[in-house]
Amino acid sequence: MSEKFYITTPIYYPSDKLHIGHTYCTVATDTMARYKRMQGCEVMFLTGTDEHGQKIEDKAREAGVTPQQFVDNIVEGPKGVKDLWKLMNVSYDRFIRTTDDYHVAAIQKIFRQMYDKGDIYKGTYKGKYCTPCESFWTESQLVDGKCPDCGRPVVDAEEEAYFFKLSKYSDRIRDLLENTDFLQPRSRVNEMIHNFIDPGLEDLCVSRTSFQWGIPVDFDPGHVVYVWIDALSNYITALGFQNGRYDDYAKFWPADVHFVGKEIVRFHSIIWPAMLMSLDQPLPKHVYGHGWLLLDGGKMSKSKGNVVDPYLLAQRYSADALRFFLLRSFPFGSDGNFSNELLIQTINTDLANDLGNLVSRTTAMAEKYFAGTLPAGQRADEALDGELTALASGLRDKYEEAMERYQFQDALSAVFQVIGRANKYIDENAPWALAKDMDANGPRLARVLYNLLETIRISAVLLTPFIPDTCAKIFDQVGACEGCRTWDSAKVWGSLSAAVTVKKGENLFPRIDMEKELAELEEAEAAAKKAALPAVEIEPAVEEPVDFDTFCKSDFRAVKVKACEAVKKSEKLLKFTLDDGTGTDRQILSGIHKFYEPEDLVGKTLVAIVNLPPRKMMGQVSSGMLLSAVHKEHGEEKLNLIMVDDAIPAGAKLC
Ligand code: ME8
Repeated sequence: MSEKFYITTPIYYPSDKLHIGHTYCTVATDTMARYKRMQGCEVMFLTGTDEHGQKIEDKAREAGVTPQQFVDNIVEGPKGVKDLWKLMNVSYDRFIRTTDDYHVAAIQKIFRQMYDKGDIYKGTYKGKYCTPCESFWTESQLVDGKCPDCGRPVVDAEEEAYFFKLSKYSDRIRDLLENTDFLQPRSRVNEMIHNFIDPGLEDLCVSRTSFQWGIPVDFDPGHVVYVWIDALSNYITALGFQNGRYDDYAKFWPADVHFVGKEIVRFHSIIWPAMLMSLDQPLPKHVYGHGWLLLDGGKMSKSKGNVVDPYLLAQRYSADALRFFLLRSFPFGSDGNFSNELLIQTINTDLANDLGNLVSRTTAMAEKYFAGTLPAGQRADEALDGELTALASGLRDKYEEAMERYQFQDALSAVFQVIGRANKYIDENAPWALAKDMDANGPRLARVLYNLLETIRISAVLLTPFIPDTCAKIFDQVGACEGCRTWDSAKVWGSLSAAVTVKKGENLFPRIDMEKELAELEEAEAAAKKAALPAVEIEPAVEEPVDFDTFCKSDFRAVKVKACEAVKKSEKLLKFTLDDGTGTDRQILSGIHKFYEPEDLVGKTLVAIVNLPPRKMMGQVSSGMLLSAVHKEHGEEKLNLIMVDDAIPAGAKLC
């Protein structure tokens, strides 16, 4: 029977469209899943969305839709979570949504099981709550009085609530963290021990009553289950734990690894194992806390507005280029600074120059010198070939060692060291010089090209989990049969038949002109940002009532524009001379030059409020205010003066 491998990403909050930071973890998980499949493992790759909580409830209200409609749109809608994973070639086996019925029912059973065991009890919650993070904090955990995760203000919260006896599991968790390799990289262990275990684990508030968008506690309606209890359990409900929708819990649990971002390591390495201990279930084998993608030194996050759109980049450069960049440029355990320059430079250096050139030069030479098919009679030269063949033959072991540690960057470095060596091998052997005397040197030239093709083939097998589409093209170009594309064959030098036929294709990665591209990219990003803003944005209604008598004191009149001109030295102001029906001209100044040319307004019938106290603007008196309608279109302010039927006489009262 084949080995099982169960790997997960965090389940994403569909509170906004996903950004490239989210893509990072999913691409890493996908690469690991593909690698394990290639090795012959039976893989379960789970991802999904974490759809409950106050933040979603608030956002849905703002958008004027139900929470379910709101999350449906971000998960299933155009350019939603599922679309993004499709675009990025993410080969998940299962997708869980925490609003799925089977998950909801299972969470209720899980909550009850922990309650029946005596690990969940009722009490009063007094403490601090960070709404954006949906996290409770004790006073001592705050940093400068703010949320230790995101640095935003917290609010006082007090309510009747259920608590989970986290403190009961403190010693077992300490042992797990200190004495096993459960949590990786090791540096994260010290953080957890120092920040959470040493100060003493407090019981965790696991229900809320102040909002509704969550899974109700079935034996105490009015309480909804704390989102992290709901979310963490996805890793087992998605396999069928406490539900009949799936039945592979026994087969795949415990997970081999949960990949998670560093700010949620606390939940995965303390709360999650304690929950499983309470449920008497085995613990996952590993939790790996990866670093953040930073932009200008800060965490990329939607609430800070400094996000990079993976759609734009994948469509511009291909999913493979983006996947490669993410795992090649940053060590998985550490933070990394994202920049467009680094992205383009990585594509140019590794993919266009080193890999792309090697493939196109080698296949072009095989076509030019041998019409595409190498002759079987070839002459090896140990002194010239030995280093390259040894490096390529030993590559799989090096790569595997790095992949088993989740060190994607090291695995890629090993492959690119061999690719670099192969490019040097071309220069050392100068095929173009050998080709000058084919009678004498033909067999040697054939061997040089064969060695290059073999090196490319082995590299492509190992690059497949990272850049699957590109590698499929490379295999076709170098004439690799099915059996030459496998994990086993990556260890066997000489898998390609000697009389191999190549088929040069188009350039895998055309070189990008950095300066031109940066400028175009900036423009495209600005346009995409604008397009992503709501088409029409209208100011929310003022909820505070105004009493009728106060309202009636406002005197609105129809006024006719007799003259209109720009105010000197002001970019914004227009000066109106108006007939208000009194027989004396009224002067009003209005900051609307951005929206109207003065001459276009002469003769129009507008609406003014005329009993405002006069005020001075740029040295001129303004007696009243013209009414206009305002809104935003794609983030841009729009203004329309209220114009009424010209049949209405100047001075007519509006009521
Ligand atoms: O945390 N760089 O959801 P989420 C790298 N629903 N990774 C980043 C990142 C960045 N700039 N920004 C976000 C949640 N991430 C919970 C998970 S699991 C039971 C529940 C990562 O959508 C982040 O670190 O806020 C996290 O691992 C993942 O994206 C999902 O974040």
